[in-house]
Amino acid sequence: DEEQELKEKKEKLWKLLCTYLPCDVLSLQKSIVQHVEYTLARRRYKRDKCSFYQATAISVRDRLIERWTDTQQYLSSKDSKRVYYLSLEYLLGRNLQNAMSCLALRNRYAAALEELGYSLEELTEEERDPGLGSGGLGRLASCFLDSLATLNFGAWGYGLRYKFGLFEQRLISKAQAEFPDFWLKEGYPWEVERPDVQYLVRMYGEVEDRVDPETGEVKVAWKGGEDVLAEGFDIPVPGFHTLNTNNLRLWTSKASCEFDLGSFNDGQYYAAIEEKERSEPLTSVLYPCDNNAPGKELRLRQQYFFVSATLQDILRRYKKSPSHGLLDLPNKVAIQLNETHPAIAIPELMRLLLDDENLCWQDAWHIVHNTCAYTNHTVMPEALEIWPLPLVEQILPRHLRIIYEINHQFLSEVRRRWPGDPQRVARMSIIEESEPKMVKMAHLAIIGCHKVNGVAQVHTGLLCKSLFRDFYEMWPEKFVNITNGVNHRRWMLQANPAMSAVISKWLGTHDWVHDLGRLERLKELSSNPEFQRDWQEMKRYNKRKLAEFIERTCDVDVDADAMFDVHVKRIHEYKRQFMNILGVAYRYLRILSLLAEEKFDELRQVVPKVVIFAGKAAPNYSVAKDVIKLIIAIADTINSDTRIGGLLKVVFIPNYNVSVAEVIIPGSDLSQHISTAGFEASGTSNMKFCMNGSLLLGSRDGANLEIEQSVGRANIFMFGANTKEVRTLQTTMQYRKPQLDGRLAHVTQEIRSGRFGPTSFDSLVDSLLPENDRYMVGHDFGSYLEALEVSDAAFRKPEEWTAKTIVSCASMSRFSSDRCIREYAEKIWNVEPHQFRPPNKNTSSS
Ligand code: F58
Repeated sequence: DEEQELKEKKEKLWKLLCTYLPCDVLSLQKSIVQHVEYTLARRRYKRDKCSFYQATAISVRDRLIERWTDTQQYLSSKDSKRVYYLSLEYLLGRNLQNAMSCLALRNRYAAALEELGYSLEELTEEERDPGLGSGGLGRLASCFLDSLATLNFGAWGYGLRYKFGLFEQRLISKAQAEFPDFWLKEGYPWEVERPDVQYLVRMYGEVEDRVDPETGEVKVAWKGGEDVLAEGFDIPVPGFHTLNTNNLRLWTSKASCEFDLGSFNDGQYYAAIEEKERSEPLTSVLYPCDNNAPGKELRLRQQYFFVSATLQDILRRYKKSPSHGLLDLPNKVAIQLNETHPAIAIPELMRLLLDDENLCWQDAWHIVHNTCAYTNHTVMPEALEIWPLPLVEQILPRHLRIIYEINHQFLSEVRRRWPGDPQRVARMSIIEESEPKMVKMAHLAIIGCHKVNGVAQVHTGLLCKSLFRDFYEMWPEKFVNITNGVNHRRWMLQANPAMSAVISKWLGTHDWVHDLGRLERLKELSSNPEFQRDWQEMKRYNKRKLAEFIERTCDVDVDADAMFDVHVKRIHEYKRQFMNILGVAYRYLRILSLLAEEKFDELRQVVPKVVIFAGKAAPNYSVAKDVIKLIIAIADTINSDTRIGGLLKVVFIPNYNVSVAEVIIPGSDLSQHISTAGFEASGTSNMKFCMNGSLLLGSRDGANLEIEQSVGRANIFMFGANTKEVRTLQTTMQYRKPQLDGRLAHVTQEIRSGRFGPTSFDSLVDSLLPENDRYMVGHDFGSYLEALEVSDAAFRKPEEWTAKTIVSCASMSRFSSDRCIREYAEKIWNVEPHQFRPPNKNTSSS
């Protein structure tokens, strides 16, 4: 009886302890202040924003952690299939407001902070963006994580915890300068270190064939080499208004000396430690290239380090369940490779299954092939990853052997299907017979995966028709299109609260936050004068905020009534910021000539405009850096020319990142997505701009084409050659040199003559010569100027313009990452959302 009593007491105690944290305003205040004092060990009366931001973040994190552990417990108990998203890049953006909204605690935290003397907005500004990615690919991965959590999928992201994120861009002496981004300086309150989650990752060494004396079987042993230690850091990924909370696990590299200090007991103790500590920290730096493969040894080692730790972790979790046999892995695990960066996962998973799990080749191959899938994000040859074979052999000798075997079996199949076609065999091989030989990661990924997807219709079409044509002929069912999408909760609800309020007010509900299709109902209202008034006021409010931001960051005063024409993305020749700035120069020269000729009627027709650029150039990409210089040179000339009054201003906003995008996008009227057709796989900011009531000026490329279908031709300004025309032009231009557009010739002449400062930008201007013009700036310039004119004419009619922006915004449901994730789940992963119910916990109040 005494025993029974004790047991009951214990149970009672556990029941009492088993609670969710209280979330009333007073409890939130207590938790914040306690974190200031006890977690951060700072004086609670010393008012400082940084401490209060951190304490607030930790208070929110506490509330995420309870859901997070419950979700993981639930998933294990249900044994449901899990999705693993493998990406070397994430651009998470700030987390504070996102996490609060997910928990439905934003208002309460705001009220709690208000009474403590802080506004939520000012504390938000204290958070640094983790810049663990370089562009669209990394941001897409982050949108996917959010949608996966919100739609109740059990999914983990895996990535690297770079010590230095994408460099900070400052403008010094009218050019880009790069500074290291040590984003962890103040600590990152959202992460949880997992010293218990560690794996050894081996590189280098030799392989040796060993014959089993009993069976006569040949086994390959990988010996020697160097070990690096991977340690996990976890970031909870909450879903919006659901308990489901996923995980993002980021690996950091550590010297492995802690593991094998025992072996140094030979008087070499200090020397051995020093040696290990010197070993270059693998995860120090993110390679800042965009659409250009760095091809560096360290990069390959990062990729392998990432993949090996991740797969070891996935297998360990999988094997924890006693009922799991390895052959069942594809039914329980889906692995998505974000580009070929983690494609070394194919031979690594083979190695783990063959060498560590002793499976036969057929079984191992069946598992790998049915578990993995690959997303391609580019068709640009310079971005396709190929590694020198000697380098792969040196770092990963065992993997090279496996790649040879994969290739051997694959090419035998090709020979069977297409006898007497050695060219085809050579084209499809994983190994390119060049000097040195190269390993083609895209081929490895296509062969090793059961699905390959492109990220917009036109892009997937190009994959099937040209880049991967041979593979498409062999396995047409392997190729699918899944057009990209973006998380509308971040890009509308969070980034644009003013617009969200107007939408919810006029729809009378917030349901569009869960289902973007509900916005369709706004179309009927698009010409309603009162709705239009609200919408225009909202836009003006956002433009004023952007104008203040421009004043702060660029020291340029702009008029919020002018048209805000925005071009923000990585600086790249194919994205044609160069064409835009040439168009700006043309506009400026035209205004000057109208003034000189005193054509006042025509001058009155000119739409006052602020042209806004932002974006980073890869530090070693000199053409892109020249484009930034040219933009700044032209901006300086125009902004200081008092003759043109307020008709034209040009700014380059430094250090474009997720948070800066959240200010710029809602404040834009027109946005430019003007890549040479066939080069931009999809683009995702085009979707964000449309969602925020900004009209697109777009080339016939990537997702622009699908956006055009959704919003209607009247609501988007399209121009230029399409992919087919570009291809024909590229071949004919060598023989038939077209004349440079007269307007373009005039602009370039003015640039050379020094009108925009002493630099003559010769190499940029020379790139416009037909024989050099890979990106068709010369060819498209005329139709580009016409599209600009059409957009000016539309802007002169405010009611029509407003209606267009409303219809565009209301047509964007296809471009939510929710739709996109559902397609991945159905077409590739074969997973369903789970029905997660909260465990029976008390929700105590204070
Ligand atoms: C981008 N790729 C595409 N790559 O350019 C863009 O069209 C697409 O919308 C987006 O992916 C999402 O699908 C991209 O951002 C990179 O940044 C790589 C980083 C690593 C080196 C090679 C380029």
